[in-house]
Amino acid sequence: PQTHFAPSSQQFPSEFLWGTATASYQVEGAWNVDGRGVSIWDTFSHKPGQIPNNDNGDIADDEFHRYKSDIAMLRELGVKAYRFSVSWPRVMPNGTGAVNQKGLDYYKRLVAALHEAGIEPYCTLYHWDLPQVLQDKGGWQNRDTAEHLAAYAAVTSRAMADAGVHRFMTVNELRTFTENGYKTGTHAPGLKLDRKAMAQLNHYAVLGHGLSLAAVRANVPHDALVGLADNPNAATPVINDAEHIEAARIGFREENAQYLTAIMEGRYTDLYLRKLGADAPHFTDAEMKAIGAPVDFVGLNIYQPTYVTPDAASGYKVIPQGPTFPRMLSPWLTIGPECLYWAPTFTAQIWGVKSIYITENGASAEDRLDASGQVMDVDRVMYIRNYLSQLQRAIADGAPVRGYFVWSLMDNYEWNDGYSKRFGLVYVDFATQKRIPKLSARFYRSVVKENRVI
Ligand code: PNW
Repeated sequence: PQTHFAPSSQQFPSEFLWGTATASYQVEGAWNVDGRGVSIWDTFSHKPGQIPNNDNGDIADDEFHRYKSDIAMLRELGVKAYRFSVSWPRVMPNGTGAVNQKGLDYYKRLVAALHEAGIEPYCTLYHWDLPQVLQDKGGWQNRDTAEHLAAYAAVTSRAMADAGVHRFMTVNELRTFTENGYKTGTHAPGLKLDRKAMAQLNHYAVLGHGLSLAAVRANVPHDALVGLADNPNAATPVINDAEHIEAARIGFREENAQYLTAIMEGRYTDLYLRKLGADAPHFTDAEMKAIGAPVDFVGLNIYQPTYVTPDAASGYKVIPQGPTFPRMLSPWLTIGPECLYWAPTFTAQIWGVKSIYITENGASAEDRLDASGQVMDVDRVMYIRNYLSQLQRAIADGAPVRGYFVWSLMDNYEWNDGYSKRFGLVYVDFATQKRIPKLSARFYRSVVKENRVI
C-alpha cells in the first residue's frame, strides 16, 4: 500500500525505488576477455557498413574493468538500484552446455560491489546478445533457442541468487529484438523476414520468456521477484474523454497482442489471429500456458507515445506521427510525456497487475558544453522532468508503480546508432573513458534525494 505521500506535492511514495539501467553489450567492452564467446552483435557490428563510423562494442564503456568507479558514480547519484544485464556468451560461450566460470565471476564481482555500495542489483538475463552459434542454427526462428535461453537462465539465475540477487528480468524488449533484428534488419542479425516467419518467431520469443520464467523460479529463493522488461507500444489517447480513453485501452491490448498481451493473458487475441489468417503462428496449449504463467512484476520500457483515436470498425486507430512531430535526437523518439501516465495505468487496469516498474525511460539529447566545461543537456532534463510528472500523476491515481530506472547511467553503445546518440546522465569521452556528470545527473540526484519532481 503506497499511502505515505501527498499527491498534491508531486511527491513519490516513500518506498519508491530510483535507479538507472544499462545492458551488457552497450557498456561492458572486453568482448574477447576471459573466454567470452561471440554474440550476434559482435558479428553485426564488425561487418563494415552496418553502423555509423563502423562503431562496435569491443570497448564501449569498458565497464568490465571500470565497474568499481562506475558504482561510485551510482552512489554519487544516490540511486537505490542498478539494472544491468548478463551477456549470454560470456557465461555460455557456445550458447548451450559448458559454463564459463570466469564469465560468471565477473557478474559476481559486480554484484558484490553493488551490495557493498548499498545498491540493489536488478538483473536482466537477455538484453539481445544472442550467442552467434545459436544464430547459426536459426536464432529466434528456431524453437530450440527458447529452450536454450531457459537453460542459460537457470544456470545464471542460480549463480546470481547465490551472490544475493533478488530481482530478475527474463528478457528485454520483445518487440525490439524480434522486429529490429529479423523484420527491418536494422539490428543484429540484420534479417528481413516475411509476416508468416515473423509471427512464428515472435511466438518463440514469448515462449523464451515463459520457459525462462519457470527456469529462474526453480533456481532462486521463493522471495525473489521474477518478471520481464518489455516495451509495449504505449497507446495514448489524444484527448482525455471517455471515448478516446476507451479506444486507447483497446489499442494498448491489441497493439501488443503478440508480446505483453500474450504473456499477461496466456493467449493471442482473436483480432491478432484473425488479421494474420494463414500466417498465424503454430502453438500448443502447453506453450501458451508457459507463456502466460504469472509474473511477480511487469517492467515497462517507455519512451514515446502511440497516439490512438476511436474507430468504428476495430475500436481504435493509430494516428501516424509525421516528420514535423516533436522528437528528441533519435528519429523514433517522439515526445509525449502522457504515455508515462497511460502505460502503467492501462497495464494495471487491463490485467490487474499489482507491481510495475518503469525499467527504462530516458532520451538522446544534445550535450552542449558550457564555458566552464559543464554538459548542459537541458533537453534531457526537460524530457525526464515532464515524463516523471506524468508518472507521479499515474501513481497518485492508483497505478502500482514501485520504481523507475533512467536509461541510462552513462553514454554507451546505442546499437545501430553506434556512439552517435547519447542517452547518459553521465557524459563519456570514449577516447579517454573519462566520465563527466551532466546537468541531468545533478537534476536526477535531487529528484532521488527529495523523492519528488523538482
Ligand atoms: C531500448 N525503437 O531500445 C533498449 O532497451 C536500450 O538498450 C536502448 O539503448 C534504449 O532503449 C534507447 O534506444 C530501443 O526503435 C531501441 O522504438 C529502439 C526503439 C525503442 C527502444
